[in-house]
Amino acid sequence: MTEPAGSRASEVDYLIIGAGVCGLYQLHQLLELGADVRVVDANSGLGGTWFMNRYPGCRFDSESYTYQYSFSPELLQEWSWKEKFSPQPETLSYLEHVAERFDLERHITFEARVASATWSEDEWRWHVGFEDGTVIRARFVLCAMGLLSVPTYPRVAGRGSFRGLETHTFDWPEDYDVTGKRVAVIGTGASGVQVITDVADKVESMVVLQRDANWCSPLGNAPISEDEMADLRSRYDEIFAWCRDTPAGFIHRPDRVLSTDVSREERLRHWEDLYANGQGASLYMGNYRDCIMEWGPNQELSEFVASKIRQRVADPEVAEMLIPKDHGFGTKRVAGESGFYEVFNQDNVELVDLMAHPILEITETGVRLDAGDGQVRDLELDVICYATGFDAVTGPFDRIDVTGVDGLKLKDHWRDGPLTTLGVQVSGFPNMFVLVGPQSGSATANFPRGIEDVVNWMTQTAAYIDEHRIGRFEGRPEAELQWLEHVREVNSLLLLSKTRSWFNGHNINLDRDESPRVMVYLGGAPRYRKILAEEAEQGYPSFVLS
Ligand code: N01
Repeated sequence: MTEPAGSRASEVDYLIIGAGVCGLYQLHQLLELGADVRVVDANSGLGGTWFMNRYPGCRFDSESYTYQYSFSPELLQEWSWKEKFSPQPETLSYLEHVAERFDLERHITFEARVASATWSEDEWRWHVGFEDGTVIRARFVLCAMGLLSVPTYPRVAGRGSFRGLETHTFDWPEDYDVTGKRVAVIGTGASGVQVITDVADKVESMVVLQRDANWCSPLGNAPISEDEMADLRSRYDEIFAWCRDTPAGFIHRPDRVLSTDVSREERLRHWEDLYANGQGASLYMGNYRDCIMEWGPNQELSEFVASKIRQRVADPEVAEMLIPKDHGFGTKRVAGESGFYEVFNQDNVELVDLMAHPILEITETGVRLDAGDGQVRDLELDVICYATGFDAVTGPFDRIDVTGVDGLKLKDHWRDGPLTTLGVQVSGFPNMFVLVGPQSGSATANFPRGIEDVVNWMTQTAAYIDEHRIGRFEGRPEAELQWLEHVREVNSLLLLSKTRSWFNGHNINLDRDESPRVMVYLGGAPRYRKILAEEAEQGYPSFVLS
């Protein structure tokens, strides 16, 4: 390999991989510390998820004013959100504004895809290799590659042979106009729900190809007026303090009251109120606590939401297809929707059950389905959109050939599932910190809130490294096993840990029988923050420092 040219300096103390929400904030914080730091990103611009996902309808389903950085009062005062749930272009503009305001971009190298990272025990340096053959030597590597940055596709014959637009939601071409097109969307997770709703009345026809149905709740989006924005600005301290206290870093907090503490009439009245008043997210994040912990209360809530789907979808058969049968409401990530169910009342939209009519192959002109009784059905299309999700959490790590101490490969270390020290490091891989990755509290929180906790800890740790002249920082193997045990234990309290979703590693290869993995930490942001703080206060007992 050759030494890099231009802005890609060959030596750096801190190399951050990823210029998304997390990488940008980490860059800012390390610069404030006076550290020698560089960010590399495979994309041609900053923003990570918000740079890549440009499919129609893409937007937050966290309230905009909670999905932003809280570190700068000036930044908070000068930015105006236009909608309660901001669309992708506005979010990307916000991140670009942050980068410009804090002069971050000159520390970022774009179009630099990391191919390998190899630890040198002699030098106590990482040799980070790029696809173009260049290498950067770094004392510390900080991984901020995102949780959902490696798209997955169905394993189906003929994929790639379609002559029209064949795209994943993740890399939907921004300027593609779907007006008057014949479209098929595969998948009805959060991305599918957004794209389906957005394009339904523009396209000539749309076939939604659904494997399992997914629960949705009303998003309650609305414009934010100047007056409302002024009010929000005056309350940011209160808003962020509230978010800090909630398990997932949202403004929604699980009720201390159990559903069984109140009468059925009261429960239903409460749910009706949440459903009708744009408080959909509160149905799963701010509801009676037992609804996400016990199947009985969860079933009653699921029946309530199912009744809403039946009211909104005209054809009872279609309504039944849209009601999940394999999991209860809120036991997988719930999608926020704005008119999703009404789409299926349109004449130009058809819902196909892939369990009954599997895809046989992708053809040059569309999708060939099993029509039953030995028959096939050919869908003639202009667009095939895979809304089929991601090789979540560990996928971005698997794409890099990571070699640690004594030639240990990260892939091998994680063969039976990820192992981490407190979700921030991996034993055998010194000086590599995981800011966004498996078993980290950042993975399941309102993202900016979650990553702030980890980045703040990392920045404090970098100051400690500097002050104590630490050259080598490595998680202890026994701490890794203890962390796994702890994560398993706290996760087991929530029904979220018992369903087949990316939270539990089930979409890794899109195999339906993939065994579950401990991918995320469900112990809540306040607890995770406290664990990290105690670790630092006690001089990092879970790590070996040299
Ligand atoms: O992906 P998913 P997503 N054949 O994995 C189906 C975040 N997000 O991109 O349920 C046919 O949830 C699969 O079916 P099944 C958010 O964290 C945030 O929608 O496995 N179908 C499912 O319907 C979210 O959780 C926002 O049976 C196949 C769908 O594809 C995460 O991204 C917006 C299939 C995949 O759903 C991922 O959401 C959007 C196959 N082989 C997304 N394989 C915000 O608002 C999979 N499917 C911030």
